[in-house]
Amino acid sequence: MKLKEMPDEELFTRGHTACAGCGAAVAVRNLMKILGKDTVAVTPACCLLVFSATYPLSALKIPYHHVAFENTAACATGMKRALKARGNDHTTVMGIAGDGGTADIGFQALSGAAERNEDILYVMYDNEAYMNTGIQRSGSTPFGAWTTTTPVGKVKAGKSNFKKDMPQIMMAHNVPYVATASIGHIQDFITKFEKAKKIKGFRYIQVFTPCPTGWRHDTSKTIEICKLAVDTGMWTLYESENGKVTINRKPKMTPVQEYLKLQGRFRHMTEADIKKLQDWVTKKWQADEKYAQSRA
Ligand SMILES: Cc1ncc(C[n+]2csc(CCOP(=O)(O)OP(=O)(O)O)c2C)c(N)n1
Ligand code: SF4
Repeated sequence: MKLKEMPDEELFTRGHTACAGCGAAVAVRNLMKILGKDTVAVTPACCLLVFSATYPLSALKIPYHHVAFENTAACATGMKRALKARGNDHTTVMGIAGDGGTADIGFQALSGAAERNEDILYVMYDNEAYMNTGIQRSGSTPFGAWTTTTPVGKVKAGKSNFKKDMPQIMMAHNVPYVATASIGHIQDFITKFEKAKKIKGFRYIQVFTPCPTGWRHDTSKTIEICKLAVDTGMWTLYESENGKVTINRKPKMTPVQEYLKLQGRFRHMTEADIKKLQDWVTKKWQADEKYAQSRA
């Protein structure tokens, strides 16, 4: 499907309460147009749940289930199996959660569902912290970022660990489909969700979704930041289809500082910190490229 062929009907409607410029809201609006009405969503506590569906109101025109923080993938599994037992093999069951609910707290259920190759689509919208409860660091928060639990002071200055490589971890489960996507590269985003909708078995898509509130950036800069993430190599766009890995866009290797300077969460970083992050990004991209070549 081309961008101009996207349906006009909104399944994620006006009336939601996401902040202006919220990347997660843009992702959900678009992915719902691709997945369509024959979809059930399973979501734990997170910004998405709060801004789209707080009982008795919902901005989502599909069945939507609020589950515990730890068990999104397990509940989606049960939902899909129950539908199949009733003779319905067509409905897409989508688990969708933030990075806290995916890379950290929901990881055990996620890994189990992937290892069993459950027939579900799991989407992690990656805003790189626990935003709904006030910007706490997660395993997916990048090196150097300020959060309320990685404060900036005399002893420490932002997160001292590097971002957890969730796409690699999911690829190691040998599932039918793993992809990264970004709302800044919408055609690539559409193609990946279309593919994931059709595939049987476990599918995982991790979407880059800036959060102006937590990242401390201007609400008009969300898409620019997405593009810079890909251009600098901070976010690799790639996919694994039955183990065959394809890089969808090569980074221009724009200096990482261009990405950092738009965001207040990195404002305190020293030259030495930026160099450390740049070295990490360069090595990560080389590793991703080598990995793709070995799985071509
Ligand atoms: C077991 C459990 N621990 C903590 C919470 C409190 N809580 C609700 S939402 C949330 C943050 C979610 O972060 P993330 O999954 O990254 O999604 P985001 O808010 O960033 O969209 C937390 C810690 C909870 N609901 N359940
Ligand atoms: S805090 Fe961030 S993720 Fe949450 S609604 Fe606002 S912009 Fe979106």
